[in-house]
Amino acid sequence: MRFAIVVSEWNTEITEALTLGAKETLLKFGASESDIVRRNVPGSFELTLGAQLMAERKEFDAIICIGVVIQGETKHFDFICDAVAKGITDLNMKYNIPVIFGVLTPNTMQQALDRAGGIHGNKGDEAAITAIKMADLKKELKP
Ligand code: DLZ
Repeated sequence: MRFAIVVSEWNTEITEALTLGAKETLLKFGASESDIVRRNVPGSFELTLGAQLMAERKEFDAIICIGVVIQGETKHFDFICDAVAKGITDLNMKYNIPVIFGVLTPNTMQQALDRAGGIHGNKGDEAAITAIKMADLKKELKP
């Protein structure tokens, strides 16, 4: 199977840890380096278009979107989270391939660290496992 990973450049300390977790999990379950294509986008808001550009290539079994949006004092958090969640949902339907929501939405940086290899594990691993499971399901149910 081939996987694309689209990574937001905001909060790179976290997004790099999540991406590493996702990549290591894909490799552990049998993907090779050449089966994984990674591209960056400036922020989580841009994950949707980044994933759409990947989907249009029609060469991936699943696309993993990685981002971290930290709650701030303004409504920016809500706008970005709503937009990316809706955007990714729509891509799943439009292209009929798994596009995985690997976006953390914590209140604090500590909560993000806890989920990027800290006490709550690495959500990048979970995103990769979800990608594999959904790509498998799609193959199994293929008409
Ligand atoms: C502008 C912005 C802010 C305030 N916070 C975040 C964040 O916590 N995480 C993230 O991934 N991106 C953030 N951005 C950038 C937006 O996602 C987007 O790149 C810009 O609004 C430009 O479209």
